[in-house]
Amino acid sequence: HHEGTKPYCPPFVEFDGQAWEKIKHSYSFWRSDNIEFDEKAAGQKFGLLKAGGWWKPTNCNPVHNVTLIVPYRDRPSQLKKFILHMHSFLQLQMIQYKILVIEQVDEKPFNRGKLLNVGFAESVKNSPTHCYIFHDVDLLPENIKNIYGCTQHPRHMSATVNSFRYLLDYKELFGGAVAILRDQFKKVNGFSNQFFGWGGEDDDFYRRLMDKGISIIRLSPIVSSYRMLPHAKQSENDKRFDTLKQGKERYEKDGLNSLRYTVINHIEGILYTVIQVKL
Ligand code: BGN
Repeated sequence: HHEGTKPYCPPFVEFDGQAWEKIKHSYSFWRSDNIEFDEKAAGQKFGLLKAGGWWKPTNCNPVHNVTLIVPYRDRPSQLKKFILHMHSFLQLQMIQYKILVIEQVDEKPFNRGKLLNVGFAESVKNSPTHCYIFHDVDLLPENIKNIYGCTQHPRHMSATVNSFRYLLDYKELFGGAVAILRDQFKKVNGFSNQFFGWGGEDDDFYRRLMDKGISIIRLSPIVSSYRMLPHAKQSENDKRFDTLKQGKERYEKDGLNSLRYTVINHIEGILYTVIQVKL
């Protein structure tokens, strides 16, 4: 009832851009490899009251409520940087959010698409939001005007990345960080579960959207800019070209509706929730 009397949180034109520049430049971790922090202290600093990395602004009613789903395996130092960065960033944007890390704990090659499906399925089961953001752990948004909310069309958020010399690689690129409405994700049956190893699952996802007549958008290159944290090259999936080519035959039967996995652990941390899975 009290909520009703609060004003809506201001739109981005009123964001304190200077505050963001200050935070960004205070980072020592852009370069350094190991960062240490006390999770409890960070949780208090960020005002994360509920378990599992939930936050919402208290002085105004948020206009966005999103779940960030982060596919993950064995990159602890990147995860720390990502988590600290995102809490600062999303709180300045006054967005209601939750960070859900989906960790692959089996011996199979990394399967980004399937992990994102798992994150979506688990979130929808427990606490669905209207808007989902699928986000790589090595990408940090640089521009505070890159609002972490959904538009009517799915949005490719990470259009320009420093490691790609801030140029969009190709028009159909739909990897890195994307925002999509829950119902649209369901409509395309999510990602394919078949892409084990690096590459192709995002291209397949883009084609699923096109197949259903759902076009994508991007904001300006300046707004969509990201910094990629350095890492070793992933082992590529040699079968990805074929899997991608045969994709269309599988849209209806390979995805959310054929998803099978085993949850090993569900950890509601202070700064984020981790779900460990075997695919
Ligand atoms: C592409 C990859 C994408 C990746 C981008 C950017 C493939 C499929 C080949 C048919 N696609 O080449 O998965 O996100 O590069 O790195 O490998």
